[in-house]
Amino acid sequence: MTKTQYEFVRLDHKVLSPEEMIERARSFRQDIEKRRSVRHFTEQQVPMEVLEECILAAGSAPSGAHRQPWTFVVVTDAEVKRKIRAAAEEEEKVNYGGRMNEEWLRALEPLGTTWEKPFLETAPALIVVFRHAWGEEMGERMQNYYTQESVGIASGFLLAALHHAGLATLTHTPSPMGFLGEVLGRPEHEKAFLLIPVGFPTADCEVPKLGRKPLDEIIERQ
Ligand code: IYR
Repeated sequence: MTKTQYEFVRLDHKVLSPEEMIERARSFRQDIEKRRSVRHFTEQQVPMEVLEECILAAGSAPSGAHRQPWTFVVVTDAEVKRKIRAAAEEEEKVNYGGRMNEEWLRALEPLGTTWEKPFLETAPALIVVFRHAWGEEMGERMQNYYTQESVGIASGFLLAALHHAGLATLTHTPSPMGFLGEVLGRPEHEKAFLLIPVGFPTADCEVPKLGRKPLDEIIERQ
């Protein structure tokens, strides 16, 4: 396959003062650390334009050989959400019934999660992130690179963008996720990567009071 050379253009980058950098870094940190995994959503709809902007932010992530190996499927249709919930719960019943081993089940106990996934229907939108295991261009199979890393980074951008826009999210990974490609009619090269319910938390929504590792436990200066 021949690929024309990209045109190179001057980078638009403003160097900030240390003070301004610290202020911006801190303010971003203080905002992003408020993001929590939410499992109780109201019926309030999310404007599609907000989701589109957030998906464009996700799509600006770096990717191996700039293949942009992702598709973000936005599901708002009640019947499709119902199908996804039914299929996810079928898998999760098996998981909680013993496919996850004892140690795994014990690790989840403090979080109180179960096989039941009502949020897959109550959340006004589900964003299903698909990873392109390989590329398909005009019927030709093209190798992709670092797709896990690329789609992981894009998903991080997406979660940050949704939070920044005032939305609550959950990173849900029903396992195995093959049913998502079937329900949503995705082509074979697209593999479900992450399911993100999006919306607004209920007024009485509770989340576990989790601590975060202090800096000295997660940084190593050399
Ligand atoms: N996928 C299951 C189980 C689960 C696994 C982990 I690791 C979590 O942090 C939370 C849940 C579920 O969604 O319930």
